[in-house]
Amino acid sequence: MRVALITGITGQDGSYLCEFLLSKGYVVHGLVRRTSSIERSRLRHIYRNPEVYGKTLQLHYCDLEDATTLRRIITKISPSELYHLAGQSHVGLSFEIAESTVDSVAVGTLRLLEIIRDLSAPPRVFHAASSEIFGRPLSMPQDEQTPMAPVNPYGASKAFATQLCRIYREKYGIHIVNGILYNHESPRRGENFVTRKICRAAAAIRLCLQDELLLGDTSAQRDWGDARDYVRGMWQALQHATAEDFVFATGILHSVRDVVDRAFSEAGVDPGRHVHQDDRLLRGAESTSLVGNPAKAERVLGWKRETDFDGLIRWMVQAELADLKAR
Ligand code: NDP
Ligand code: GDR
Repeated sequence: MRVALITGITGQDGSYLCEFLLSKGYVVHGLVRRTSSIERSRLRHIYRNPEVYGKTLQLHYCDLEDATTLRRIITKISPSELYHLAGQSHVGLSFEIAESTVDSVAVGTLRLLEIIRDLSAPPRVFHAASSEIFGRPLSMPQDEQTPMAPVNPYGASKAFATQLCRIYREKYGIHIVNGILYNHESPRRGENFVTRKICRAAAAIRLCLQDELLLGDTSAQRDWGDARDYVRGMWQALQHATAEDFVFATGILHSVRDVVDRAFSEAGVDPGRHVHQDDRLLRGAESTSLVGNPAKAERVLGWKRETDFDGLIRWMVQAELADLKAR
């Protein structure tokens, strides 16, 4: 029986990865934070299933800041694979909550690696690294060799964690993989990330539940893919015989304006009347030219994405329309 531990299981990627690993026959353990509300909307459908929850899926309370609990859980579970996805993941917010971002993303990864280092049979580890480690790169597209040059506290924290994973891999021989992930989206994306915000607004405006959508820089460009393709890549990366870093990306740039046009067209709404710029949403230091080259993952792992940009936005808008109509 293969046993996996997921940090960040309540997040977008954690929930899809949990489903994916359960479908592969894994026993899945996940770390969850204590909050004032018990609502874990992205996992609700899984843990309401009595055949799964408490059997092949088990949740444990633990913050990344709590090293003693983290050590106890990892030692008790003794996972064969550990997917490290937890951490404050909003780039813009990382300027406002810099210390807690660094603590969860950078120091949290250090705590985890220090615990793993002491284990007699350490698990294979997947670390969710980010394109934000490249900041404003000099070359396009970026690959596994591109130098890091982060431009925000989140990117700097991920750069630290990514390099630390490389160091622990080399120094202690732990099987650690950095997946350098470019933006990936879904209907489970947090509501304050731009694709979800736009798709939800397009659907709400269509249903006359909202009138205006305020955005920051609509000329900003990103390399956007489907979250389900990326969690499959995480698993594929850990099955590979040697521990290496892999870029997961589409290799194609789109602007925020492209997302608006596609989403509003899907919803059947004219964006011109409803979308406005709000300068408070501009990021002083914007990452640029972040487009990845996934050739290594495609060649070595056989990774292949299944959804293109239009299909992604269509899926997200249709999910928002269905959700809002059901309320
Ligand atoms: P989400 O923001 O949806 O999920 C983050 C998860 O981390 C949640 O489960 C959250 O718990 C948990 N978490 C946050 N802080 C802590 C903490 N201090 N202790 C314990 N758990 C914590 O992110 P995604 O699923 O989108 O991303 C997964 C990972 O991949 C993240 O590390 C992200 O930075 C990285 N990444 C994501 C990309 C993307 O496009 N989605 C691209 C590149 C990298 P809670 O639910 O309680 O808040
Ligand atoms: P990003 O994603 O910062 O790339 O980080 P986000 O969706 O927040 O922003 C993408 C681009 O859109 C621009 N933008 C806006 N962004 C938000 N959130 N809200 C707005 O109103 C808005 N208007 C324009 C941004 O400036 C940016 O250029 C995501 C996260 O998942 C990280 O955890 C991950 O590491 C990176 O992707 C790769």
